[in-house]
Amino acid sequence: MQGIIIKCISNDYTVLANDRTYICKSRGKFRKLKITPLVGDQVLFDSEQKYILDVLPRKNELVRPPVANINQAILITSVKHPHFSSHLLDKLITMVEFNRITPIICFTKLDLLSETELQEIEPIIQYYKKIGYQVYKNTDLKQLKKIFEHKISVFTGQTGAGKSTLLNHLDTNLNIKTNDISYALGRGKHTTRHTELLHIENGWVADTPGFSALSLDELSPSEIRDQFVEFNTYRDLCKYKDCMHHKEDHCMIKEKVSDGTILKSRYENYLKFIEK
Ligand SMILES: Nc1nc2c(ncn2[C@@H]2O[C@H](COP(=O)(O)OP(=O)(O)O)[C@@H](O)[C@H]2O)c(=O)[nH]1
Ligand SMILES: [Mg+2]
Ligand SMILES: [Zn+2]
Repeated sequence: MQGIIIKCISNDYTVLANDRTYICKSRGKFRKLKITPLVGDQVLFDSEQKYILDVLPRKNELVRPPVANINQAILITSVKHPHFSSHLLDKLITMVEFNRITPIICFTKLDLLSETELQEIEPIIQYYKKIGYQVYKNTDLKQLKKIFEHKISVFTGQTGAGKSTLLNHLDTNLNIKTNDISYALGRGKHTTRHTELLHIENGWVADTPGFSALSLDELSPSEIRDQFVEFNTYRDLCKYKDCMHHKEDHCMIKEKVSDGTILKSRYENYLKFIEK
């Protein structure tokens, strides 16, 4: 039978197939092959003997949370306490894009901003929409509920950004502790190896927030460049085919930054990422 792993505690994997769950063990052969079945994996399993027989090829995988076949990452982006960091947001977008995961940006804590601060942040919010991203505010509950259907999602963002709060609002049965520092530091209830996909609005959400691939070190400068989606719109108009949009002359990206079409902070963050 084929199913999806929705929960993993040590070596017990809960596999869902045809609306039924089976608690299966993984086989020694996976250890030899250095494959660890992950939550989110599509697997072939023996429903009688309760063994996972095979892990089907993955679309992608993350280490934290340990989940495979992730469709989208909800980037929980606080605008105050903790303050808005375009650097962190662009870094997350780059990493998520590189892992072939769709980024969805969700701004939080807009209620804490003054009128002036709101006016400053609004063009930034609009910019990310303009370049093609799905952008929400955490108060857009009705729209947010629609994004989960048939997808595997992870939540990511700084501690205190409002991840748990939003999850609780999306599903009032969850009762996830908010503002819980011991949880945030990885102590407390997540000391044992336990990952679970929560069923939210007909989709699956990893219960452990996070995105471990926080370092851009493993990406080459051109790989970083290619994750900046709006650059790709104009790159054919650069003089050099492999333009890094940095020191080259006749670079359309730099032109679009000076005329305000490309958000300056995006470009500045890009330069920081490739210079490392
Ligand atoms: N004012 C305000 N506070 C929020 C908002 N979202 C979350 N919080 C508060 O921010 C704190 C941290 O939220 P939490 O969900 O625990 O953040 P997490 O670390 O990302 O899971 C809590 O005290 C929440 O009540 C928001 O949109 N506005
Ligand atoms: Mg939390
Ligand atoms: Zn260029």
